[in-house]
Amino acid sequence: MAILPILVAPHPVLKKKAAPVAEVTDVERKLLDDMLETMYDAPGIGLAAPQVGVSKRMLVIDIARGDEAPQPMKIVNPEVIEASEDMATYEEGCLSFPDQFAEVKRPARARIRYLDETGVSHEIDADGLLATCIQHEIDHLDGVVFVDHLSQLKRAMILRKLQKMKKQGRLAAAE
Ligand code: GNR
Ligand code: NI
Repeated sequence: MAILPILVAPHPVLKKKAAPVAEVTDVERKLLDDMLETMYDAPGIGLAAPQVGVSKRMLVIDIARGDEAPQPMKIVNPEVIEASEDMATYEEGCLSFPDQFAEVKRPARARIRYLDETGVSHEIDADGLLATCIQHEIDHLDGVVFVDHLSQLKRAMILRKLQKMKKQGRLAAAE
C-alpha cells in the first residue's frame, strides 16, 4: 500500500469529469487500497480518485468514529438513483481545500448504486453523514467541489485563503 499525494485546488484534474471504470481489475483494487491508506493518513472520511490525480469514477469512504471499528467502503461507478426532497446542511471540509470549512445543503437521503471492489453491484440507502459524504465524493467525480455549492463571495474568500497559504508555503507539497 502507499500514501498518495492529494491535489490541492485549484487543479485541472479536480475540474474534470472522471471516466467510468470498464472493469474492476487488480489495478483498480490496488488504487482503492492506496486511496484508503491515503484517506486514513490525512485523515479524512472520504476520498475520490481525482483528488489523487486519477480521473476514474472511484471513491472510498469510512465514516466510523474513532471509538468504532473501521467501516471502509470501496465504491466504483456510483450512481444516485434517487435523492430525497428534504435537504440537510452539514459543515463540510475537503482534503483538496485544507483547513477550509463551510455549510453545504444537500438532499438528506439518497439511494446509491455502485460496484464493489470485486465488480459486484450494490444499492444502499444513505442518510446522515454518509449521504453527505457520498454526494460530496460523487461531486468530485463530476468535477464539482464543495465550494461550487457556496455563494460566489464565500467561494472567492476560500480560494483567496488557499492561494495565500500556498504563497506562504503552508501547504504540504502535494501538487
Ligand atoms: O474528510 C472529509 N470530511 C468531510 C466532512 C464533511 C463533508 C464531507 C467531507 S469529505 C472530506 C474528505 C474529502 O475531501 N473527500 O472528497
Ligand atoms: Ni473533497
